[in-house]
Amino acid sequence: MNNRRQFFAGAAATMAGLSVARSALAALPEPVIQTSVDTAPPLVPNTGRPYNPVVTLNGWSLPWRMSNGVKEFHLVAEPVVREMSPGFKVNMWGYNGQSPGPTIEVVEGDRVRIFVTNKLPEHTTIHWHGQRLPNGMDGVGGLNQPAIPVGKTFVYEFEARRPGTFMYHPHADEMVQMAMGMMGFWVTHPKGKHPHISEVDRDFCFLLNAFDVEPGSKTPKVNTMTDFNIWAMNSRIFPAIDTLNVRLNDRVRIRVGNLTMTNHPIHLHGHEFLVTGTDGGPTPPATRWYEVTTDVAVGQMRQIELIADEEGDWAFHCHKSHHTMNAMGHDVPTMVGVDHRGLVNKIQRVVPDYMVMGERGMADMGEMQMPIPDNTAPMMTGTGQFGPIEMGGMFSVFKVRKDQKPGDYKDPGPYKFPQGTVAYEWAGATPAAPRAATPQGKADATAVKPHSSGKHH
Ligand SMILES: [Cu+2]
Repeated sequence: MNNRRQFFAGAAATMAGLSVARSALAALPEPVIQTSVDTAPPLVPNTGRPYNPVVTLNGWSLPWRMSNGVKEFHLVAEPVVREMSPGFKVNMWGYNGQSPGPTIEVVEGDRVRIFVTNKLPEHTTIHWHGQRLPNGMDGVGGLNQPAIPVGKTFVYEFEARRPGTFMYHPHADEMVQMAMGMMGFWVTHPKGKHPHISEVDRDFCFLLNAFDVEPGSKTPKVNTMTDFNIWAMNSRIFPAIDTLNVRLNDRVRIRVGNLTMTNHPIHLHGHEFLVTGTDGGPTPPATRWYEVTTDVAVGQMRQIELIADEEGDWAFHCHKSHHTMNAMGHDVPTMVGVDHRGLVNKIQRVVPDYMVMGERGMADMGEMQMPIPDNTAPMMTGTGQFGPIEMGGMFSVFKVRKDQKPGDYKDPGPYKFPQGTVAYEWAGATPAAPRAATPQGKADATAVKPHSSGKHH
């Protein structure tokens, strides 16, 4: 039987970094396990209806086999070790070797069969978020199906009826299982020209996720409700999140899903975009408006589109400033403006490594190499061509280049700024601010007076 051969023949170019687990599951598609944390090249379909594949940031798409016209995938729910950034490895639960699991790409109208093998230490299910499907395939443990016991394989089967941007995640002990990293992306491509879906040159996707990993530990705390300290895109943190590299004037789609416990206003610099879809499907063009930030609430998907017509290295990040930091203790006192001269010397006699954090703001910490417990995410260590970027967490860079080749997703390196286009230091005299010279009485004259009627409303 030739399915496996066909499958590998076409997918061969994309198989670098993948290893195929030998398995005793004779009749099942062999599970494909991903060992690399790099962004895999797009998985160009070699069977079934054609489509333009997506690129998953620091992730990959799951190969399938065709079986009598049905697309068969095999997901393995299992403990994994995810490298969130170099030197920072976290014990998670995921699928097929990684958290998040692989992106599943199908085409509108496809008949899909997904085998789910449970190698976790407890039962699980998978819910196919946003899909139209028979009720018994919706994956809510107890409500729609018995949970998948440890060591067992269940089969989900349905038609991908609606094109759009979706995700999958457990609906059994979901607080624990999502806190441990179990989630994945799902894209259903349109089967032909669709009035609300444009063809794009680059199509990126990733999930927003959050973890509570105590400094020095290796396993997330699973009962955290609000106090997450690791803010991630696809279980990676800046500067370990790959950049989104595009060619000048490319039409670009970016799909984002949020499986954290809070909302994330996702912000792109230098370009306006349109929100062209939600997990409810593509939005009709007449309902769209331009934004530079779009809020992705808990459990939502958003897909945005733009023409990348400004060259450069453009920041792309969550606009909640705490979400571009990592491994933060939230109980750090505000030290801005506090003068510690004298005090530090005294303390250092007792505690030689003592240092004061943040008396001139916290920018120093981007450069500071403080000793931190083993296996702790650095707080903010991304470095650009002009110095520390002072961000971590949910932050990446949208790189627009004239000479980026079509289909080339490699990082082109730092932007070469044309001469005279970078903010520069003023070399002339700096006059004193006029306000400083204003006599007290004159300043008072401009103060806001109480309402003359004196009445309270
Ligand atoms: Cu955020």
